[in-house]
Amino acid sequence: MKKYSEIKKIDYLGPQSKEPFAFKYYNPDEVILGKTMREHLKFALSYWHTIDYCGADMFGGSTEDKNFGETDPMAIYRKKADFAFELMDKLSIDYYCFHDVDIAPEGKTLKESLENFREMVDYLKELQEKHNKKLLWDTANNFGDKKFMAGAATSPNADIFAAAAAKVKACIDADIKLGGTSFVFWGGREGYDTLLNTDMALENDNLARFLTMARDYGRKKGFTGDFLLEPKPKEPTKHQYDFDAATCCNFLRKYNLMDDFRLNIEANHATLAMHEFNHELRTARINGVFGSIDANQGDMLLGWDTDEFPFNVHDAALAMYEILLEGGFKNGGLNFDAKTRRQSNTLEDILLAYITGMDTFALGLRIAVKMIDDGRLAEFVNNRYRSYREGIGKKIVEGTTDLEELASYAEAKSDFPVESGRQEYLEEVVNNIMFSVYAK
Ligand code: XUL
Ligand code: CO
Repeated sequence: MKKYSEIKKIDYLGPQSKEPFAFKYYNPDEVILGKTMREHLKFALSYWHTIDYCGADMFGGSTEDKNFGETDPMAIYRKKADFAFELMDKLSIDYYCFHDVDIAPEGKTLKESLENFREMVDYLKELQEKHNKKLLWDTANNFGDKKFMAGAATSPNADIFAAAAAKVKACIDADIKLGGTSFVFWGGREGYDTLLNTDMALENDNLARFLTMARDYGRKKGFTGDFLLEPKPKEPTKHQYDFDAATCCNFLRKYNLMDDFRLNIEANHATLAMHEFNHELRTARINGVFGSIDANQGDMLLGWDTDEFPFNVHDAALAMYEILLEGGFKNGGLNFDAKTRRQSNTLEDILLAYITGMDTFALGLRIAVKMIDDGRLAEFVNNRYRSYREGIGKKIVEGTTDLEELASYAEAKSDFPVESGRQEYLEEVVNNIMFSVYAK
């Protein structure tokens, strides 16, 4: 196999190609349904997994080195940034995402850390202009440092709440400076391990106060994009307040945040909540809060957030189906919140992993377009609910009946037949569409 330095650009060579460093399905400038594939998919690189993560796990340290030959902390982070933009160029990725701590070294104090952060934001701005790249979103890492061990916005200690606010303020400023179109809150430690030490009501109210202040500050400073909550049911805390899409909707409604907040749905978080990825996307969509995607996948045999690059085409197709039905991404995009496996410890592996993830979603898009063109799925669902378009069903939907009328209607009937749901047939329809995606 070629070395990383020998690979200048990943080209689209089509499905027949056996070249490892080529796209088989992602053809960035191909127009599908009036938009190029790059506009449909809005792929983003995740800084934390790609530029910083070096393979450490609970049982062992790094298996790769991403210091790029430097020892001075700021010099390391400049080289990391250079690498990030070179990688995006090679892969034709237009967007990226980061936490504050991903892009700059931490100083001895919060103030010093934020100074380093601001200096690196200026450097990223230069690189963005030079490489014609955009920020999709940034976020504050309010979960890694020791002071956040009991939460950030939900910490029992008000000074920690303030420290978290300082970091979010700096990240909102950075988002505005770099032209980001979304801003993410993932509540890593915003939850609890035992109710014995937890004031759940105060913690929830404080989280809402925190998000409201962030919203107000962002809007005051001219941020017009979406604020995003990223649901996850557990890990690191046992109970997380933003458990899943439905829980987040309830929270946003309770605290009047539905107008400014949407959701960043992550595939592996859906699985941890015992939901399918497309269930979470559908829940966000029908509540009007679909925002963005963290694309990855878990491992059926491992019960935690393994953040693997997605290769499950079936799930990607069903996800892209939801996104097409939504009308595509607006302020969001498709961020690969995914890392190479610990044994895939070379720079070539990073390219290969992104190729796999991007081709998976390119196939997903191509199949989802066919699912819509084919029409059998939509037609089946439409027909299944036809009784709500006439007679008593129409009255139910229009709100022109009541319990008494329904009772006399039902009592007058002698039989209540329900049609088959035809699940197996529909599963075969999806396979049929999936595997004929390239058929003429
Ligand atoms: C953690 C996770 C985060 C968020 C951003 O599971 O998904 O990386 O995406 O904080
Ligand atoms: Co994520």
